[in-house]
Amino acid sequence: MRGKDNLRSAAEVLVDQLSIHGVRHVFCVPGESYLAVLDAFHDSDLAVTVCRQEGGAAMMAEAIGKVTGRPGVCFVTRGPGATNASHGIHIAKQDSTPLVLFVGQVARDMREREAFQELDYRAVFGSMTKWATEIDDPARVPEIVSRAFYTAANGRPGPVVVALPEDMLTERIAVGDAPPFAPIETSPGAAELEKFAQMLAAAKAPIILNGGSRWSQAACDQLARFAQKYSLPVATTFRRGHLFDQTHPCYAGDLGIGPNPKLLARIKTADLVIVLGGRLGELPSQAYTLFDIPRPQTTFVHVHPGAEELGRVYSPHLAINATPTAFAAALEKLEFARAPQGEAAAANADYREWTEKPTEQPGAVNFGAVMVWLRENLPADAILCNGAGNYAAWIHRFFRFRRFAQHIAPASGSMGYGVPAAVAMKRLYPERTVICLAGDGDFLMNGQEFATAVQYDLPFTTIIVDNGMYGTIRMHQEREYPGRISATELRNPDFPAYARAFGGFGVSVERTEDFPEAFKAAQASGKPAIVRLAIDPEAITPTMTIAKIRAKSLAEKR
Ligand SMILES: Cc1ncc(C[n+]2csc(CCOP(=O)(O)OP(=O)(O)O)c2C)c(N)n1
Ligand SMILES: [Mg+2]
Repeated sequence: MRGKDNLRSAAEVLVDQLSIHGVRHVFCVPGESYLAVLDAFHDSDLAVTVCRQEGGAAMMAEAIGKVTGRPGVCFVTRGPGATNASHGIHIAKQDSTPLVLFVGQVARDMREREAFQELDYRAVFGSMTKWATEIDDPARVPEIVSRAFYTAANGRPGPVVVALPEDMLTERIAVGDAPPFAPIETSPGAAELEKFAQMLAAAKAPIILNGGSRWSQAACDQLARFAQKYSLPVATTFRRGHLFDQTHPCYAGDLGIGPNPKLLARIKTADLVIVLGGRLGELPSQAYTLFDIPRPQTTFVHVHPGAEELGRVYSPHLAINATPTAFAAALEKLEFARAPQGEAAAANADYREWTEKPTEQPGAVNFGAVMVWLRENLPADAILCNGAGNYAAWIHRFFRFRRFAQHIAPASGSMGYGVPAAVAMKRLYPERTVICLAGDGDFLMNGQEFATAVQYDLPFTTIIVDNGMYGTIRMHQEREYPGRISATELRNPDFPAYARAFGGFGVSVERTEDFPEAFKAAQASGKPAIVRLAIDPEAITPTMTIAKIRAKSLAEKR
């Protein structure tokens, strides 16, 4: 409760700073280490979501960071709370997402005795965050929280961890608030833009690869108009399919896991490759095989908001330190002596041919056909969330994202992300359709957050692609050690009954043709729902079966 002494507790100051910085949602698992903050929530306008495990809470906050470009905020307790949350911190790091994680800490006079659940957060999270710190002096709460927000959101965004000693939080102080933080735009310079325009005009086969963070709907629209004007093909990198309207005539496809061979060929023969916003990490670079290191064989332009990322692996012919938002805005103003001309129509034809129809699959439920049904029947602004597993290959291949932040999934390939992300999206956008797609392994990594969905009355539908195994690893196993199944089989619970036990709706689908009815029933239930798909374990990718992979591997080893 706020005192009558005109002073505020450090916890109250902290919560006031969050509101000043524009935070609406916080996600947490409570702990006795930060009771004073929980109490300050009581009087605040923040929407607090109490979760079942800190990994889920941190992922929810990370998902908010992905969509809004402003730091998602999560509170956890010391020791085990913080280490549980590390799952979300790692995603924020690899996905370049702004996240501020506050951690309760032991009282200042107990530090370094290894007091109950004590951790040295600077040491533990030092290499996983952009900044890990601890607030000793309550008078510095406004300063440090402000810096945490600037640090998380600017340049290449990422996670910040702020530890809060318990006794510091209850001290009463007179201190002024910080002004609201604002993400800083980094704009391309005139000379760089001129050089870029020359390179683009001279190219015969340019291609743009969208990735990273610091995008917006406006930036996606600006780039789409620019691409259309000059017939430039635009591909998206792993899990960033929402950065270009996939129904646009310039869309060239998804450069992720198992990409269209024609897209790969196009990139290999391009004479100008423009990486816009992303890092060209292991997945989009096809395990660092697409381009020579350090100097790509193809003329290479890299646009990235973090100066430290430019020249990190690939030495670009032109490096532009700019946010995608500022760069896309600048593109519209570019003038050319000779207009550039790309091969967008051919690239788009390759994409359409690769994704138009679901492939033939063993088993009675064809997940490709389900994805095509969803692509044709979901509202254009539906949000899809998922974690990691082979099932995601069908999402990337057959769905068509149309809007920025319509796909919320970890580029870091982290399992367990879909349910928490869907909870966060439904909290943020109660009016929008939210779908979670999960593997059977994937789902149970954070399936407990289904309880959070029920608690907050968040009617989103989770589609569980149930093949009774950690399919991805089984696939790799069959490639490397054919026929020697080890630790990849799963005996699953009755997923629809799981949903009902939590207070949700559940249904199982055994045949492709039954999916639409089941999905509609799930949506009509008005509850968090699970639609479980019975998938034949042989259907391991859209084009390969386990039997084929095994036979191929055995033949090669003979
Ligand atoms: C947190 C985490 N743990 C382990 C892995 C390694 N891994 C990647 S995919 C996968 C199996 C996914 O299984 P499932 O969700 O059932 O999807 P499937 O591949 O069967 O479609 C595993 C264990 C990971 N990516 N993330
Ligand atoms: Mg599976």
